[in-house]
Amino acid sequence: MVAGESGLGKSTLVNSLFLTDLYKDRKLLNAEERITQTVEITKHTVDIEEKGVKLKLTIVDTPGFGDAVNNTECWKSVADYIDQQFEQYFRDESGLNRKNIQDNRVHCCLYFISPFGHGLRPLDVEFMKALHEKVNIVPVLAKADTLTPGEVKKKKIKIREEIEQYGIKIYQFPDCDSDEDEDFKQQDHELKESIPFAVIGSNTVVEAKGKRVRGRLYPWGIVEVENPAHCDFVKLRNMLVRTHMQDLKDVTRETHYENYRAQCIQSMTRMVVKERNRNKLTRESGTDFPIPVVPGVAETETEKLIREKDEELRRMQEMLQRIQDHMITQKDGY
Ligand SMILES: Nc1nc2c(ncn2[C@@H]2O[C@H](COP(=O)(O)OP(=O)(O)OP(=O)(O)O)[C@@H](O)[C@H]2O)c(=O)[nH]1
Ligand SMILES: [Mg+2]
Repeated sequence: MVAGESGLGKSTLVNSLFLTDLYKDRKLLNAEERITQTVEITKHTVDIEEKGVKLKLTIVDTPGFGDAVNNTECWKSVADYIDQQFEQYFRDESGLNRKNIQDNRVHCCLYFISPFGHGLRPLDVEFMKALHEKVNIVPVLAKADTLTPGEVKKKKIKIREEIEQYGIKIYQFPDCDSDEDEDFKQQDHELKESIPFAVIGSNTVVEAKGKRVRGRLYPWGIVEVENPAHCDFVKLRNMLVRTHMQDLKDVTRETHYENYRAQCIQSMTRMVVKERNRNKLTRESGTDFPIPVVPGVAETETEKLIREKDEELRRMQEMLQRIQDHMITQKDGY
C-alpha cells in the first residue's frame, strides 16, 4: 500500500515499481497523461516473477491528503481499509470453508514523506501513529531528485531521529545473525541506514548513455530511477519482493493481525457475556426468551429488536465456538 500527502508521486512510484507493462509495450504516454490524481482507494493486482518464482502482488493506491481544508483524521479511510481486510480474513478464517481463503491483508505500507519540509510534518506523525499498530510502515523520502545527495543524507538522519523521538513504530528489519558473512552484514547495515528510502518515480523511458531507461529528463541531465547512485529505488524493490517479503508477511500475521483478532475476540466475548446476563435478568423477571416468531402474528418493534439481537448473539457464539475449535485443532497439530 502507498500512503502520504497528495502529489508526492505515490501513483507514479507504484507504476514504476511493479506495473511492468513498460517493458512489454513501448508505446508510452508521458506521466502527466497517464496518471491523474488519485481520488479513491484503488486496488491493482500484478503478476511478477522473481528468480523464477511467480508472485501475485496486490497494490493499494490511496488518495493523498493535504488538499482538504480540514485534514484531521485524514488517516481514517486508510485505517478503515486495513481493518476491513483483517475483518474479512477473520471471518473467512473462522468460517466453515477455510481452505481457499484469499489473503488481502495489507502487508506493507510505503509512507511518503515530502522532500520539501524540514523533516516530518505534524500530519505525518499523526498518520503514521494512527497506522503503526495495524501495518508495517516503511517510510520513503519522495521525489529525491529534488535534493542534492548531501541534503538527502541529512534529511534521512533527521527523519530517523524524529521517528524515534515521536515514538513511531515503523517496520523493523530483523537483525541478521552474528555468524552471517561480512558482505551480508554490510548489506544489512546499509539497508537499515537507507531508511527512509529515497525514491524517484517515473513512467517515461528516456535514453541515457545509449540505453533506454526509466528516468526523468531535465535540461541539465537525466535522472535514472534504477541507478543506485541516483536513488534507493532498486534497494526498496529488492527489499519488498526479494529479501523481506516473507518477514513482512510474518510480522503482519504474528503481530498486527493477532492484535486485531485478540481485540475482536475480546469485544465479542464481552458482548456475549453482557447479553447473556441481560437475558438471564429478563428471564428471572418473568419474560420468556427468545421470543418465538409466530407466523401471522405481527411482532412489536421491541420484540423484533430483541429477536434480531438474539440472532446476532447466536451467530457470535457460533463463531467464537468455531474459533476455539480451530485453536484446539491447531494446538493438537503441533
Ligand atoms: N520530480 C519528481 N516528480 C515526480 C516524481 N514522482 C512523481 N512526480 C510528479 O509528481 C506529480 C504527482 O504525481 P502522482 O504520482 O500523481 O502523485 P500522488 O502522490 O499519487 O498524488 P495523489 O494521487 O494526489 O495522492 C506528477 O506530475 C508526477 O510526474 C519524482 O520522483 N520526482
Ligand atoms: Mg495518486
